[in-house]
Amino acid sequence: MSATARARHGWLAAIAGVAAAAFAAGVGELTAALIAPGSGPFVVVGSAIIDLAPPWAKDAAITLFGTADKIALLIGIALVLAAVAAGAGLLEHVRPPWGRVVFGALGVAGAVAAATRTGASPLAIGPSLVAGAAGAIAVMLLVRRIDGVGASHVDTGASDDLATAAPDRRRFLTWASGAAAIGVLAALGGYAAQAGRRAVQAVREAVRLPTPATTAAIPAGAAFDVDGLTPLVTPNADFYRIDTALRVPEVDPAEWSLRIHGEVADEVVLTWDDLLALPMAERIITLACVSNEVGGDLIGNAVWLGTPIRDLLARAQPTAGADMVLSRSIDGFTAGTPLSALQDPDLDAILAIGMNGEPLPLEHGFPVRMVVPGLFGYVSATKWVTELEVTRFSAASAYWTDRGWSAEGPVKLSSRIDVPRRGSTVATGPIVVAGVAWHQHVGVGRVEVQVDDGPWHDAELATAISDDTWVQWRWTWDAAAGSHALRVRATGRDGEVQTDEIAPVVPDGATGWHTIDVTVG
Ligand SMILES: Nc1nc2c(c(=O)[nH]1)N[C@H]1C(S)=C(S)[C@@H](COP(=O)(O)O)O[C@H]1N2
Ligand SMILES: [Mo]
Repeated sequence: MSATARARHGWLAAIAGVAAAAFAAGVGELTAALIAPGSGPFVVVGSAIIDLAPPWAKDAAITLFGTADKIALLIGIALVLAAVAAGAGLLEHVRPPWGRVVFGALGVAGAVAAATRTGASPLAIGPSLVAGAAGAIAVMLLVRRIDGVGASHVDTGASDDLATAAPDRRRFLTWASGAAAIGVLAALGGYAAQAGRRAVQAVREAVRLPTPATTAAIPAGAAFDVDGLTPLVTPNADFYRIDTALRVPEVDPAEWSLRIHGEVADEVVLTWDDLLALPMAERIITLACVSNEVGGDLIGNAVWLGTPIRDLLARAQPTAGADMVLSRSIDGFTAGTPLSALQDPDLDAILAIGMNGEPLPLEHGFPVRMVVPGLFGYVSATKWVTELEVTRFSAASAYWTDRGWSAEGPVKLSSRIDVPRRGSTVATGPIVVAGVAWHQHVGVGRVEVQVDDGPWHDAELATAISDDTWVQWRWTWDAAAGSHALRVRATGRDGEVQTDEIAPVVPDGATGWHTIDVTVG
């Protein structure tokens, strides 16, 4: 194409850029709705601007736009993006592949904005990266169509003859508006998909938890003040999350109910209001995942607010021969828990509505989940729970047991080194080695640390909150220069010594001693 033709098609290229941006933004918002709610390209870039903006700019924006300041900001971002995108379209037209590069760079910038937000999930970078890639591909394809406008002719003046160029131009515009329309539809779809979540989030914020009849107390001396040691109670934002839900279920408590049925004398249906009227107790319980590797962090400790499951089962009256409760989540996940564990008066299996003083976070099962001390989550801790079916292990199987995991999943005696960090370098002299250990229902009686292949040293144990929670330990090491291995093992109050036999997480949880390498000097 001649330079004049290029110049004349410049405005088409600018349109291609804007259409590609609309397509990209829509795809990004939809991706966010699916994998990382709240991390759409507009929201993360907008939040970054809000965080980075000097105070005078914020004041000016609020003065100018009042409570519409956020909408003004989003419109501003859209206008700037449109201008940049028009430029990128032009660039792609005259200097390919630089237009694509601009879109790619915008995507990376969005990803950086997403990743640096506090509490960002690793998936948060996804929407911006997907949007960048979608924009780059779209601008490339659309600009190629411009280069096709009139190109069916030899490049003489005739090629720009309106009569032949017009249908091509029209076809290009159809493609461009199609791409933009797909973007708008994708964005609308994304917002529609998130609307339910926003609504439930608002309902959750309005929930006032009942005052517990029994409050949980943390005894003096339960927490050591050691830098880098896992906090005794895990904040909700840091609590590990494991589930099969690609989209977090949005359950409105007003529509929630729990049905207890199966091998029972009396079927029970419990609504949210029924549940709130029951006596609630705070229980501090450590929850662990069967997929937690030795030394892993798929374990957390929280103050749960809930009501004993045994009381609800007592109302339903399981019939003789039943030995399992198959709990079912609104999204179809199931867990099979021994009936006896749920009925045990010493065990405190609870139907929980609160976590660390708040209603359950959506990701952790809002409005209602199960928590059973001493059993791995996959056999007990059903989130978004709506059904308890009383049945038998011989008659029913649960989600993970159908996939090769054990039907029974007691949490194994275990211990972990938190400080010093694995692979770190520390100074010689007294070094505090510290971590956590757990042996639910039984309690930890002893924790020992070994350096290289030397003798085992007794660590100091913090005061345990209860047998159902992890306990902190620490030991002061007179570290000599060199490379060393640190190893920990716990002993239960029943005398059971943590095994050094290495077992993988499948089918019923890992075993072995947590060992880390550190460099001293
Ligand atoms: N509905 C539902 N509940 C579930 C799961 C799930 O996939 N779906 N996973 C279980 C597993 S394997 C674990 S370890 C715990 C984790 O709970 P958390 O995400 O609150 O830490 O939830 C359990 N409850
Ligand atoms: Mo798990």
